[in-house]
Amino acid sequence: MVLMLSAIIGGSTIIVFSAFSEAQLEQKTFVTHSGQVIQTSGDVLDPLYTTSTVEFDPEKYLRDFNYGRISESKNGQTIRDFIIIAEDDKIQEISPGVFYNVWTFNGTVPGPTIRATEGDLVRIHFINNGSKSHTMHFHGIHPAEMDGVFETVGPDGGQFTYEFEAGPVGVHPYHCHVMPLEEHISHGLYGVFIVDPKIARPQADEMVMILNGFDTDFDAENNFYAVNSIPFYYQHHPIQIKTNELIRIYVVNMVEFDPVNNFHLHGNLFQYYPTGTSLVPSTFTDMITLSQTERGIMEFQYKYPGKYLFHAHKVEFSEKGWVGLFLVQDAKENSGE
Ligand SMILES: [Cu+2]
Repeated sequence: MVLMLSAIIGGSTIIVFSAFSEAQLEQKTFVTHSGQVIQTSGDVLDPLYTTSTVEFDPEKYLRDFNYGRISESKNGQTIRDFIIIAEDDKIQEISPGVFYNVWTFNGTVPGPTIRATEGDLVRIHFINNGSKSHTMHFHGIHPAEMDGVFETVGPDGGQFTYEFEAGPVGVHPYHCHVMPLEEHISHGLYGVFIVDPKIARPQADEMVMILNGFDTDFDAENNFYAVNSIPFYYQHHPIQIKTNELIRIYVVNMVEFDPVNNFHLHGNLFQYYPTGTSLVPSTFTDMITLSQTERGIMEFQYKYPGKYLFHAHKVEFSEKGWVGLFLVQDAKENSGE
């Protein structure tokens, strides 16, 4: 075979053939994004090497707050320690039959919701177990060297401890800030950081909603949109709440590629606190529009029981998964009155 090729093609054949031969040796097994297992020696865009998939439970994520390991400094300041591990080799079934290489903080997209009170000392022990450099960049107030932009943390076990005082009060995103930024964010390296006021907000049924999307065919446009990663999840599993109970939603828009996203609530209006930095709402509405990393706190209660939609009023997004339901149950019936 080698001789035949040499004879036919001439001088440059050795190089051509040896490349071909090496490629043959490098034949690898991949899982395609439709779940098929194939063998190829060719270049594969964003290959999947494994069929083991990330299990993500939007039900659990919705009301899951991580307050860290709590201790106190000599001067009485509350210290909260968190361990966050980045990885970039996990596969998640984004939609039935669509497998996507997610990049994760602590194994999920979004990463854990980190929560502290204003003035607490927050220490994030960050370990990068990925194959690329990553960081954690927190929105909020902190020293320059804690900004997670210039101090990239190397792959295969690189470490960095981010240390800062929690502030200001509000709801903030955190995300990787390594270039190309769009790639690192859209693969899933983001989460929510809540800073509570020293005098806590009133008791409420609290939830976190990250508006996100996935570009599964790599054309810089999202193919799926969601609240908390799984398209249509809360439509199929309505969020159960009670009449006359205060609901507080920390909402953060992490959708890449599309300039805006929005949130519309049915059968009700909500008090809205942009970025959550003020304890006084700025508006009473049923609709907010959010640009990249724009966020806020929504508060409302339902007067009447029943099923109510919430969704992007950008219809394309809701038809591709950004839609959910509240199932409002009569509080009186529940309490047996
Ligand atoms: Cu990254």
